Amino acid sequence: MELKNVTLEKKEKVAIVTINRPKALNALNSETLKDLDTVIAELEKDKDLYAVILTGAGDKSFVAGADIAEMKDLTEEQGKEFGILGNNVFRRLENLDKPVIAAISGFALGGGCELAMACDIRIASEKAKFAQPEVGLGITPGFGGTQRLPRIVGLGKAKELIYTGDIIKADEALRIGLVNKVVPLENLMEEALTLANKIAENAPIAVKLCKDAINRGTQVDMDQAILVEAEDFGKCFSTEDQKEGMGAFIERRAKNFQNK
Ligand code: DAK
Repeated sequence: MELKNVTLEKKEKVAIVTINRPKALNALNSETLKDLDTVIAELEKDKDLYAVILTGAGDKSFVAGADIAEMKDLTEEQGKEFGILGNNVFRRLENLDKPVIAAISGFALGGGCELAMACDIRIASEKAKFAQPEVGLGITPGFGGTQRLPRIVGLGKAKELIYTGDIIKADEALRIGLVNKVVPLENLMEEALTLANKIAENAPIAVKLCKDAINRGTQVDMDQAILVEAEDFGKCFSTEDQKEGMGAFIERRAKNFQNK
């Protein structure tokens, strides 16, 4: 697996994926998006990984957006290609069969905020800053910002943030529900790892099916959503881990999930 701008580290059951272009504040160019796609393909295959942390190299930035220098002179056709590439990668991440925690040290702007929103859970440092500043560049958010931000923070706040391009700090992001937790910068990775390991102690297939039920169920009406949940609930009963989890409870012993 040859990567230029993304690194993948495995710590027992947890993968740490780092966008590594600190000189450009980890801005997403097409090379980086392709690397990210390659890493996600690897994560999809690895059955020994139960949770993923996505972060940016350096303390200053998670991801400062799509690469403006690369985008500046794109033709309509190239713009479309870039958009499709990014959207496919973000969607693949969102649908990855493992929970993904974004660990956000600093700037999460434009495509960076959108990347964080394609993750399941967001932990931010006290220094993190968030914005969808695209309108100031003459474009709309293009990696799902107009769709995921209102789903996370509600219509009114999303419209305010997107129409103004205002940068908000971590405490405000926490207040509006854009991030789950704010921690001191020096504790960021430790907190993300603690959370990832805690999730990884649970039955991985059940966690995967919870993600599927939440992601699919929230896209349809409640009558269909309940069926999505029932389908995923049913699937648990074909797993050894369901027998193990319930067996361990009845027998009052420690459980030992095998991801089977
Ligand atoms: N792209 C490319 N390079 C960037 C960058 C970016 N988004 N952000 C920062 N850099 C680079 C800077 O150019 C600079 O490079 P050098 O000049 O040193 O070579 C280096 O990172 C350090 O940045 P600064 O010198 O500016 O650092 P400061 O601390 O002074 O400022 C800043 C930090 C984050 C406030 C500032 O860099 C900044 O405003 N950056 C741009 C933030 C931004 O507007 N981000 C949103 C980008 S728009 C699409 C789908 C999605 C998108 C577009 C299309 N389609 C569907 C087609 C997404 C769009 C976006 O994300």
